[in-house]
Amino acid sequence: MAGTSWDYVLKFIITGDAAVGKSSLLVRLTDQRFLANPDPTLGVEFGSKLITLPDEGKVVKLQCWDTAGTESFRSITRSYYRGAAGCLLVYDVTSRRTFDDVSTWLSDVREHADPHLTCILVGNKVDLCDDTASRRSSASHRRRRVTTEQGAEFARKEGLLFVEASAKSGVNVELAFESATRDILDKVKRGVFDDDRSPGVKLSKPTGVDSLTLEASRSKAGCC
Ligand SMILES: Nc1nc2c(ncn2[C@@H]2O[C@H](COP(=O)(O)OP(=O)(O)OP(=O)(O)O)[C@@H](O)[C@H]2O)c(=O)[nH]1
Ligand SMILES: [Mg+2]
Repeated sequence: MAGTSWDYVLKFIITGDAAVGKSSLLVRLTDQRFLANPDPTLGVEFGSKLITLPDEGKVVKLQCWDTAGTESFRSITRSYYRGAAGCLLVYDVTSRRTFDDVSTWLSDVREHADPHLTCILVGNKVDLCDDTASRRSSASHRRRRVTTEQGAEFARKEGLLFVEASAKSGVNVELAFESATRDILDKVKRGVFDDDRSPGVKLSKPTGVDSLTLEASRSKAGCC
């Protein structure tokens, strides 16, 4: 879109166990589609998206680093946490193990990212445990292993935002990124993030050329 500019550039990371749907959430955000059989992420992938907050009168560019959940990539992915202003910490509502692992991911993020980072806990794949009678009898139906209350309670205790979502149906995906963005902008207003000390938050006045190439685009990059 010619002439598009943005007010802020925010660095986001997406973390959580393997196969919880991190890449799928990013693809849903940037491309509005769902891949049934995506390849596991090798290292990190990058996606970018402009979001508009009309009530704030702001356009924000999200620069999202989607990290591999596989243990063997942990040291590589950690190096991308540095300076992140926002984090989507994802688990799968049909897998208890992925929820139990959330605290390990959270300590890792807190250790390596900006101390003022906004983190939103995302319980993904809610479409699988849709409890209508027709869904219950379908082959893809799975039992929920983490209740909404358990997710919300963990988030409350740890000071995280919380949402349940589905990369497949698209429900609450934009909301997850938008809620985190609003929280970060609120911190910016309160002076919590500082331009010099917080590389994950940038006030930006790009030229028209830059904005042409970056608007809502997603590219694979930095596979290791
Ligand atoms: N039903 C359903 N399946 C999903 C959803 N999100 C992801 N999946 C599926 O879950 C599997 C793993 O998805 P990915 O997006 O690759 O997971 P990931 O967290 O990026 O995994 P790694 O890159 O290995 O860390 C794929 O088969 C997806 O199609 C969802 O919301 N609902
Ligand atoms: Mg992935």
